[in-house]
Amino acid sequence: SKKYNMWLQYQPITDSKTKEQYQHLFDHVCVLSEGLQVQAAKDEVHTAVPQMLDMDLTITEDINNSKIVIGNKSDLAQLLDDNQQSKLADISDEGFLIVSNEKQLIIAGNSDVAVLYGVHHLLRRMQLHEDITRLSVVEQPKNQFRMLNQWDNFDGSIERGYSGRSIFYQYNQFVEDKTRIKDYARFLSSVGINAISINNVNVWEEETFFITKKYLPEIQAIAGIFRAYGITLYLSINFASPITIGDLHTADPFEEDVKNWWKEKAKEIYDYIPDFGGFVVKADSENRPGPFTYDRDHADGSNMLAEALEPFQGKVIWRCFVYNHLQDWRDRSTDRARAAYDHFKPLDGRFHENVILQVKNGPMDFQVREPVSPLMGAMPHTNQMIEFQVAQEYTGQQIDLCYLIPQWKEVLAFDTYLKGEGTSIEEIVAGNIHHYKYSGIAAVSNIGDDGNWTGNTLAQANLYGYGRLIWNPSLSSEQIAQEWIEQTFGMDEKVLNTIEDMLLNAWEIYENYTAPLGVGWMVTPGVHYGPNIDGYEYAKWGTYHFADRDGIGVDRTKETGTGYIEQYQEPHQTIYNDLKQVPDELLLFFHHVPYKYTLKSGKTVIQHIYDTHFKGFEQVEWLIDQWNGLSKHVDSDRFENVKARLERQLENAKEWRDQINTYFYRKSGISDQHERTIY
Ligand code: BDP
Repeated sequence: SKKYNMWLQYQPITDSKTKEQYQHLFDHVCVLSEGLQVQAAKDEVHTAVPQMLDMDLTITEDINNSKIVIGNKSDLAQLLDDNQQSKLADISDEGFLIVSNEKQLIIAGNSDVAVLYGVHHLLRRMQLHEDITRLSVVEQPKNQFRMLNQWDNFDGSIERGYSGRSIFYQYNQFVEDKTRIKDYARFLSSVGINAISINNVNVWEEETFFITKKYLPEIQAIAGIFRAYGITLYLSINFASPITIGDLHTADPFEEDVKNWWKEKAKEIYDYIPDFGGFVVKADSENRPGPFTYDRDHADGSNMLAEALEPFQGKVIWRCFVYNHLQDWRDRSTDRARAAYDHFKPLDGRFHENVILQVKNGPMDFQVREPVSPLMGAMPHTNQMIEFQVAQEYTGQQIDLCYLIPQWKEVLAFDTYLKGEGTSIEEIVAGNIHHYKYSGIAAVSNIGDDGNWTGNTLAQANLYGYGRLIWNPSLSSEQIAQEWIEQTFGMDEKVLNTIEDMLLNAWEIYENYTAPLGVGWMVTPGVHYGPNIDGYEYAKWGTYHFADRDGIGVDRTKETGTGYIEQYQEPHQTIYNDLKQVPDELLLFFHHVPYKYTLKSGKTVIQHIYDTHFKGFEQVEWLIDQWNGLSKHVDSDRFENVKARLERQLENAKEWRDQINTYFYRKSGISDQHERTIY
């Protein structure tokens, strides 16, 4: 169905000129090469082309009589001239070339999976009704690791999942029918994802046994499905496994028994899955075990696992989401924002070559607005990758609309100045600044077994956009939105313009009615949806907004605050430290100010809070109006899905508006200049 097929709709092409052009080319198609992913490419052509062009398709190996030739470059050598050969030689294994000469259109990949990427590139252009007769495309991904993390639990639930249950597990069993896993792999490969971890970073009881004979045959089968689409499988592991699974009394990384246990374990896993990616590890974080128990640090812990995986080229993806979640709100000397940098920066240079540190994009936890993590790029001798969250945990839980590509683009564009001007996050994660052996981007997935995969159909745009953006970070948010809309909903211009407008404004709208000016965390504890201004404020998890009768915000300055600002390079230290220079949208992340403090926008903080909250609610009404205008342009299934969610979003925005405005009105005693009703 339409909702299920996400952006791979392959709708019949109705425009006759375009259709004729494509039909002419697809009259004779030749696919050379037998590789696994070339097979997947061939299957995709078989699925897509007959649907789009309303024709039977024959794929042969007859190069000479085919108008389209597809294959691994090793099999296409005689078709490519020197110039084309050298273009391919200049790009990575995952790169491909699409060229047209008078006779043929050629898709040549540097590897089997590159062929698959090339085919998806062509199919995308066809879904966008582009002219494909004179193509000259050279493409390679900018990032080496393009990963998704599933937070799926074995019982079938998904941590921070907003789209139904797991497509991998049900009631502590692997799903029997693996169709959805295969389709998921297809979707992911169509946007270039090349790695996946399939279980929650919080590895509880039974999941610990995934790396044992009990479950490895099942994992092996899933790895096989992903392999066919060029996606390497990883598992999250429990650092205490030697105790839980083995019969050791310790998981101390310095104990010979423990080291040997992991070495044996690695061998066993690779017997089943020779191209197993490696481990994702959440250690010493939110009650998960780790090296701290044994007075070892995170280099000690990860290196021990790295040594076990080294003989098999396996990697350890070690998460830096490490902070003390048992703080006392009266103790202002600890600052959660500082934690990742304080823990990891001193360890630079001590990690094995096959360890990659995974750093969340901000110093806290995927809030609607955070500064960029100062840890990212700050360890020149340690592989790093950045972590985004496609799942909308703190950004509306796929009920509220929040198109996240603009947020990620801001993060990637951030110039860290770590090696002077021009040291952007984009170049750091691409491995161009510190010459990491491994680097890239990972993100928490947003899918489940809902019919449309993502709960809110429009949240498909975040999954699509994530893949496209990390393949090519120079794509604009607009371009990604347009591509996604046209492939998903067809070429109707009204649909295009309306949804594009909705998506591009969605992040700002969500920010407007939720926590203001970068302060974050005014969500319902645990659930993380809906307002609860003091919900976390006096809890053990940290202190976040420090609102009192006089003002609000967290002082992270050098002189009077937590000193977090010192984790940045200049000029950021000066900019963030200086009230006159700090950007408005991050003011309360860095400073505690009086309610009547005047922003660069000319408004006071309190008036800004009132105005944005009234506005945010009205903007959701606008979203609803926009969407309603499409009732005759979008199939009713998808139309109703989004409509229902927008209505819930309006309720949510109202709650946020009323609670935030009321709270700050009562705290400050300052009235709204426009005398609107504040409850
Ligand atoms: C937080 C989530 C929590 C995750 C944690 C993590 O609330 O469920 O386990 O991040 O990233 O955002 O480990």
